[in-house]
Amino acid sequence: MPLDTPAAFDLPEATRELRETALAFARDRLAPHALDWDQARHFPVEEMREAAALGMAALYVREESGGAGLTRLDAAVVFEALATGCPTVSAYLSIHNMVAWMIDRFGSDAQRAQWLPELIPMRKVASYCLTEPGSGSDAAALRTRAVRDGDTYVLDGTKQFISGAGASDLYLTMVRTGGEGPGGVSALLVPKETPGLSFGANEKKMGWNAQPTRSVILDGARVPVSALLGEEGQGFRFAMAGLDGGRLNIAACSLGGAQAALDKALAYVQERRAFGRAVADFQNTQFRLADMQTELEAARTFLWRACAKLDARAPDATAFCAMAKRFVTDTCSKVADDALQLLGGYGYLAEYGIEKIVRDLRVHRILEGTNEVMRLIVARSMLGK
Ligand code: FAD
Ligand code: 2MC
Repeated sequence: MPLDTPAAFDLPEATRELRETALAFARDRLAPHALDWDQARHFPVEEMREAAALGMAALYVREESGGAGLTRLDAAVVFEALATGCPTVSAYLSIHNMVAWMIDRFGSDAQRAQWLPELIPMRKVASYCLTEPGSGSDAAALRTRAVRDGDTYVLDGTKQFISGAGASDLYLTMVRTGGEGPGGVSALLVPKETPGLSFGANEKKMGWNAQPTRSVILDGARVPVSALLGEEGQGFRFAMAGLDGGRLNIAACSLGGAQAALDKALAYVQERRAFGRAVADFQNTQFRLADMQTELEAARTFLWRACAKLDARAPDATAFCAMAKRFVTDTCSKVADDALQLLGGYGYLAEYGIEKIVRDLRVHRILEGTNEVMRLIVARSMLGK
């Protein structure tokens, strides 16, 4: 008999409806193609535009700016649901959402008017450029320079590992306009057609193959000063604020992937027979399934708590986002790997869909801040450093 759930632990009706819409989209428009996209390294912009038509490219952009005006909790529920169809596509939508939110939150009226009507329906696609060849975890050590020249900035440097690069129309790029450290960093909106902007080769990767990853090369690239987000020196804080929400979303993508893997394994073990009985009849299988379900529920509950912290702008929200990203992505990688094990040799075959999930989820423990950096953020908050 189901336990009564106190209202505080239930999703609001509207969020549950949104979840159903996203699940249906994942089932009908993503899942049937996910394996092919992975193998062909295809970036499914058309399908993402269909998701955008449902409001999913600007989930927490304010309504007055044309976005869906939803909460971080709503967004996590949507990204989890989309990731049941393909974690990689869901994660790309998350990056695009992060950039759209940063423009809405920190941009000028003119920047909002220029970019949001294009980004919200995904007529234009956005990338987020923080990492460089010489600085990943230590993001404030970035060296790409933007030098003021009259009414323009001239950009020189390289951004590394940029998701969507080459395909995106807009590159929200963190650059150095001042001295060393975080205080010298600014954020610039760099359009694809900017002369002096070019791209490296599409990296060959373990997973996340349904989106390109390239370096973004800036060689005397010139943008107007009106491309500056906020003021000079504010870029690092903007970048970090964007990532608070991004980390929740990446965790949600891990949850959706791991849930899909568990669902596949649950069906499989009831069909597959060994030693004269269903694999599901072994107590080892049952205990493993029980642990997987418990771990996913614990991860989901904690993620939603971190979302509520960010929605409430709680002072400890950043630490909660980091805790959730670390815990949920680690937990979900383990659950996905356990699911693969339950299918035996078939789990290792591409056509069963689980090995792709394992590959896609692996990078969630690295990007948007490694899980070691998440521990650093949490420990600093505990020690007051
Ligand atoms: P490093 O910083 O060199 O770290 C190496 C190792 O040292 C890691 O294990 C790390 O955890 C550890 N380490 C570093 N510092 C500490 C410390 N203080 N304490 C303990 N351990 C530490 N970046 C973007 O800006 N935009 C993108 O769109 C983007 N997309 C990506 C897509 C993919 C597929 C990948 C793989 C990466 C992407 N990244 C992107 C970059 C990603 O954010 C970085 O790879 C990540 O932040 C780690 O940086 P790094 O690779 O330079 O590792
Ligand atoms: N929100 C707002 N401001 C923040 C913030 C946050 N979450 N975190 C830090 N800041 C501010 C902070 O208050 C400080 O401001 P001020 O100088 O005004 O006091 C400033 O930023 C510098 O902060 P720190 O002193 O904490 O900076 P530090 O250099 O020690 O670095 C660290 C902090 C390690 C947490 C940061 O460099 C980091 O997050 N590294 C990981 C990089 C990362 O996540 N990269 C992801 C790239 S994107 C990606 O992978 C994709 C797939 C899109």
